[in-house]
Amino acid sequence: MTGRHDLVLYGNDMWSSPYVLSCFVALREKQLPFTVRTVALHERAQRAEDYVRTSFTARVPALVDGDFTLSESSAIVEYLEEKWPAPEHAPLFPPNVEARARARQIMAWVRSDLLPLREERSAEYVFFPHDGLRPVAPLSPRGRGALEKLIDVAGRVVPPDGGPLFGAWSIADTDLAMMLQRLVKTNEPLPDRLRAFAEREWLRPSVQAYTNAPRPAQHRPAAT
Ligand SMILES: N[C@@H](CCC(=O)N[C@@H](CS)C(=O)NCC(=O)O)C(=O)O
Repeated sequence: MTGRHDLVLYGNDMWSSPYVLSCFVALREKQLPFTVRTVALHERAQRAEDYVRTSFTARVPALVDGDFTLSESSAIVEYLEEKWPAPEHAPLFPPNVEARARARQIMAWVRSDLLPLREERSAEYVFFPHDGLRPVAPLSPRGRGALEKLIDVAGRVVPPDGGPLFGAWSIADTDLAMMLQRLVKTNEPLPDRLRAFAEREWLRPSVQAYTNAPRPAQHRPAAT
């Protein structure tokens, strides 16, 4: 479908990255053939020269499309949308210009804010059984503040029925649901509508394909 070659998506070998998830789901939604290659972050494999040449940034995800390579998940998602646009391929963003801008706002926001929540409710709790992880500790005051902010912001964009943010699915749904899943999977109380939104999005086949991918039984954190 891509013509000369299949696409390659580099992800972490623990399959626990919200950013790789976003690109993986985008590729699946567009029904593009692609291969996932994993990078062992706990062995610092992201610093290997070959991988730095591919990614520039020594981080996952990175996409390889023939001679072109790209990292940063939001750039990858935008690239896929522009190179394989609707209607031939499923859209990743809403058709309406304001809704599209709002989707990008949400995507930029979940990547740049709520750091205490991302640290205290790390993505491993979403993708791994909890018995192999450090026990879930009560949120710090900063973590609690981030949780309240997430609930407030999500409450402004998630519709009353907990359905998609913009009438039909977009990649911003996956990104926001990923953030909310940090709370779902650690049993934090959540408004019903936000829980329904996060749970429904998690059942989407493209998301399930990532969450059910074979991953190591035991999580190993990235070496920094
Ligand atoms: N803003 C980046 C974030 C990517 C990121 O944080 N990747 C992490 C894994 S979740 C990583 O590669 N960590 C290893 C490192 O930075 O050395 C994106 O959206 O792609």
